[in-house]
Amino acid sequence: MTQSTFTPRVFSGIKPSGGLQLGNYLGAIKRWADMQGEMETIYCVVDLHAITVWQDPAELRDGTREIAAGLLASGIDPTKSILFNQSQVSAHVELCWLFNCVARVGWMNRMTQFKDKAGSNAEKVSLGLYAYPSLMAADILLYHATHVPVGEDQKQHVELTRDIASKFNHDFKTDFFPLTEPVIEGPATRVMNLRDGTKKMSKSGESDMERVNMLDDADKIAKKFKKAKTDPEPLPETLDGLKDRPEARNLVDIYSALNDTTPEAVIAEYAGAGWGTFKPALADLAVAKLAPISDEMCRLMNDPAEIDRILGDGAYKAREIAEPILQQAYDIVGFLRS
Ligand code: AQP
Repeated sequence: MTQSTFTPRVFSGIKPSGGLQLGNYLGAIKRWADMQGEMETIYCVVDLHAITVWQDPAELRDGTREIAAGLLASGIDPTKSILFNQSQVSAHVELCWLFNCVARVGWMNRMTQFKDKAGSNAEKVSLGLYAYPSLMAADILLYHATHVPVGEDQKQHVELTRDIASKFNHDFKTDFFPLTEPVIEGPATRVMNLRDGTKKMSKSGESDMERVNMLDDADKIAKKFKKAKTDPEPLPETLDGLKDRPEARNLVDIYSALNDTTPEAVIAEYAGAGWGTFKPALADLAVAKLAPISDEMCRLMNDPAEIDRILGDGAYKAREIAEPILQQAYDIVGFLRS
């Protein structure tokens, strides 16, 4: 198979490591929904990745359903996309082992997300957190995915996936795995923490005030934007005026992503406005866009059996694609099966 003959196929995943936050939605999920119909789409709640840090078992199960509900409520349609949770398709772990033997320790040492998450505690974190990018490569390549829509923070991991595919192809003199493209698009590919514009917004960030959760009510959203860190200056006349103003730039980017417009258009509309004008407008917009999603999430979460059914059905379809690819990879590597 040559690189040009891979069928265009999208894969992306999200960890059930806490409730969905606005960065997940604007940086990834919103784009996932838009890509349905453009090509074959496979979306996964990556519970195997979630346990790289401690997860309470009951909370992990509920959290997996909550993330699935969030994806469905955001427009992921199980008749158009395959939607499942990762641990129901064991081939992810099997291909990951092959990739653990292809990837080099030096490559893992360069992963900035590991350094950020492990901090000064690197000796004590799980081996899984260190090997996480190898499992992510397996998630993607198990489906021969050609495109991976992600936020900016995952770019390095998709590049590593390409390195693993290239080394596998080179070592075994084959073109078996595609060189997957990251798809990082839109004004909110890196939504920042509301209290510190140099850090990204995260599900598991320490303070709830630093993020907007998809299930926050209107009062909470308004309060969080009101208390969001900014600077004393009003909004500038041009986008250049936001250089070196990370918190201000973040709020403008969030506004433009929610409103499906560009940061330039937001500046054109709000040039000279103070935060007393812009923050309430941003809060109103966020509530208008997020309330229908959170209402639908709550409705879906009242029927966990239906969510489980959708994920089980998706896992069945995912296995149908994954198993033949895993078996071919085993053949290439030289595993004997009787
Ligand atoms: N702040 C963000 N801005 C834009 N995109 C983001 N994503 C996450 N945060 C932002 C994108 O969301 C997708 C799913 O991410 P994930 O759950 O697999 O892992 P993550 O990137 O580590 O997300 P969190 O919220 O920060 O989780 P925790 O706190 O548990 O580590 C990815 O495409 C990601 O780029």
